[in-house]
Amino acid sequence: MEFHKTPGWLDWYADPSKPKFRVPDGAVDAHCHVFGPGSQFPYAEERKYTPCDASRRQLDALRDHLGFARNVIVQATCHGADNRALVDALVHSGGKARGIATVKRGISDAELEALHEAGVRGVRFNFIKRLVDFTPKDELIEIAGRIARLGWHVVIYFESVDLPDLWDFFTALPTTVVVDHMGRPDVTRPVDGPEFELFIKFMRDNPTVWSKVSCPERLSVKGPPALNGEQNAYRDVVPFARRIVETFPDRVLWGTDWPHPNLKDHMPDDGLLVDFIPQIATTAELQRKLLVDNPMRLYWPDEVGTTNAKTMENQA
Ligand code: 0GY
Repeated sequence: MEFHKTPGWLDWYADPSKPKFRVPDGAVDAHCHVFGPGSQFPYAEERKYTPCDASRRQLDALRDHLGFARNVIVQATCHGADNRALVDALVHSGGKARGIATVKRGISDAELEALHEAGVRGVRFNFIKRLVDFTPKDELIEIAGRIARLGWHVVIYFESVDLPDLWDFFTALPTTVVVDHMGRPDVTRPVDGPEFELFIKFMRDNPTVWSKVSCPERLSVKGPPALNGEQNAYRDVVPFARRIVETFPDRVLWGTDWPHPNLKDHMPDDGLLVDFIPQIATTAELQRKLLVDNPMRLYWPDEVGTTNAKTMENQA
């Protein structure tokens, strides 16, 4: 089947710069996607956009180029609940990738177990109206109850204005809950204003809630240096991400969001995105937690002892 990307969609950055910031050994890119290729893994009929292909091999190449050891591949809405491209990427990763799937109520226990075997460790519930059709909450609660038994967690994606309405649903989930892109704050508002304070309260009151401090390119209104001559890329997003990292250092993750779905004005250089990290995690300890310790605890818990032992050996 042949697919044509949605008009206006930018291709991902083909030749990203080498980051100046060297990520710590064992770093994990905890939010990225694979798209198709559509000829092999067709895009879902119910999709709201058609992306450009972004294969697992291209993702592997980016991971190595940026200096990451592992990644977490998140099922994107353009593939609906058909997780075949994701599973293909996971099983060919040599254990270097974990996955977040999208599943529907009808999924069997055997299918869930097969996803687990492939490396899936969570499901994504998406509340962004431009991306998905509505799924009834009772279906999501039922899914959450089933995946909790596998030790998985729930990844949630929503707009900041919807947090008050979704609060009770989120806090009733029986698993760890990971928020995509800091709950999409409006970065033109104050970092200590009521909207972002509500998000901070959400994390403070609920110790099972984690946040990805990702997607400055999506949240920024100032943009990267190439567009406006600013020295610090995406600097309007920095206070928001930094506040979360410093307040909840053990519950934050970072990801590239490659290949950056739905960007029409500006496509980030992934090398520059990595250079954003030391602005939001300003010490070696915060960087290690964000990029290594936290994602390892969540996605490779069986290896945490081994990793620490190796690190200590290297330091001895
Ligand atoms: C992201 C963000 C977006 C898209 C998706 O699954 C998706 O289609 O996640 C978006 O358009 O904001 O996390 O990749």
